[in-house]
Amino acid sequence: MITCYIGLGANLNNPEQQILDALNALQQLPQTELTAVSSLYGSKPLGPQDQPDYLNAVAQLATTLEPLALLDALQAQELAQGRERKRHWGERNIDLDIILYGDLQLRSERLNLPHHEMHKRSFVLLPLAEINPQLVLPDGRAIATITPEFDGQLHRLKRLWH
Ligand code: A4P
Ligand code: MG
Repeated sequence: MITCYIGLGANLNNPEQQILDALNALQQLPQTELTAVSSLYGSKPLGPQDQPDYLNAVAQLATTLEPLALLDALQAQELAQGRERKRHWGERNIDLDIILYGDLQLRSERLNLPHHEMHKRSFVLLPLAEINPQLVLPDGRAIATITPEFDGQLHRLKRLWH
């Protein structure tokens, strides 16, 4: 089993329910176990500012799905939740990004791992550190050395799971 982390983001059409629906779908994925979920966080939009604030969370999976099969499943779920691609970094019902897939480092047309923006995003790093404070990134850096500069940039709202 490979340990992966999925970033969830939503800012349209009842974002909290969108996140819960996506978590439910992650729990149903074949060859996969949902092993941890961060708290729910509120964040200011990155990108165009004329869009609602976001809700974000990170989920930890243990899976034997290949990376592209996992991406296919996440994109199918985005479509099932009515996601329309409007503009880059724009509003959406649900965004499901693979943040990490074990220690895999991959740059390809469809999939970049680790997610190319993860190191810059409080709404990814802080929930990730909440789930696994000991996490070491594929480049060898400990997450605990990166998160302090993002402290205070995110509002922890509530627990979502267990
Ligand atoms: N892709 C490549 N690598 C990955 C990966 N690791 N995980 C490709 C998922 N997808 C990956 O993504 C475009 C393409 O990226 C996919 O087709 C896939 O093959 P997209 O999400 O469909 O398109 P996008 O949203 O226009 O671009 P992008 O760059 O993926 O946006 P992001 O990075 O997803 O950012 N602000 C707050 N506060 N919270 C948020 O969650 N999210 C975004 C979207 C913007 N601002 C935000 C938030
Ligand atoms: Mg995305």
